[in-house]
Amino acid sequence: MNYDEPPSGCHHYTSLDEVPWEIQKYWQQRYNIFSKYDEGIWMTDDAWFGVTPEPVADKIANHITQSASKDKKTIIDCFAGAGGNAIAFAKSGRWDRIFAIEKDPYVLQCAKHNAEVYGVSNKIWWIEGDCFDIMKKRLATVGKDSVIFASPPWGGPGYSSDAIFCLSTMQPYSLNDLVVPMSKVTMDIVLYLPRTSDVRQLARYAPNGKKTPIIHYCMNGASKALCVYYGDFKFGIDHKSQENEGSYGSNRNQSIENGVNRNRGSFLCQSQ
Ligand code: MGP
Repeated sequence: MNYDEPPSGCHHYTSLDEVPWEIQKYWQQRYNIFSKYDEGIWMTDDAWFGVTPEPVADKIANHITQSASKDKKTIIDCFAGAGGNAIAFAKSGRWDRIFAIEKDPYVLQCAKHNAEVYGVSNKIWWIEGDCFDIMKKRLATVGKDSVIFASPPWGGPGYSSDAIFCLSTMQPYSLNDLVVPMSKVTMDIVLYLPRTSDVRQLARYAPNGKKTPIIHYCMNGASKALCVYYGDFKFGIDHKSQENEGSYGSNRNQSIENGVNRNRGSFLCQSQ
């Protein structure tokens, strides 16, 4: 394999006319997706809509850093894709070990390369394979000390056609398919899901009597996606200081408790 050229199915497009029609709308967002795009970022065509934009990935990494127990030293990125989240975890400097799992070898090659562009590839353990197999066989022993982060496929960009996104029929993995095996590894699980996700379905997996934070990650005043934080995450979000941060990728908080959606009414989106 030639490591100087993108592997099969991966590209570094340099102008709009090279970009396939279906994903052209994402071309304008390339520097939000990877600020170092021009330094030679590689992506598959699917990565253009699946990757977490860099400011959002950084904010999520920051939130996990703040809220996870200090005993947790390992983070497992189950669907590494083009590497956006793993790179953000590595940049945070919070973790002793970062495992990034990706089953497509070419996509994994993109992720490693992109992490090299950001100078953090050697801080990440790259694992090729199915995350459910890997969690069961290779990561079982590190499980209890770890946090799992997962940004799974949502069945393509058509996810937004339904007003409320059904997590039970999400393809190829439903919410149940994700949470049940992951909770055998660790109870601390962060899932990156559609902004329209059915909050009642999310609430079914909230541990009894515990509030489970849901945070919307916004850019230009609109939610890009949400994260649900199952497990032991302690948020003392200081709304005032967030408003003063002047960064985007900020959030709108909800918490859910035993099926009840309690929107705290705080909406902290900021524009670029
Ligand atoms: P989007 O709604 O397709 O794009 O994705 P955009 O530009 O916000 O659309 P618009 O309607 O607001 O103009 C929004 C975000 O969701 C993307 O930036 C990705 O981070 C995330 N995302 C989208 N899809 C289809 C997936 C997916 O299948 N899996 C994951 N993990 N994230 C996705």
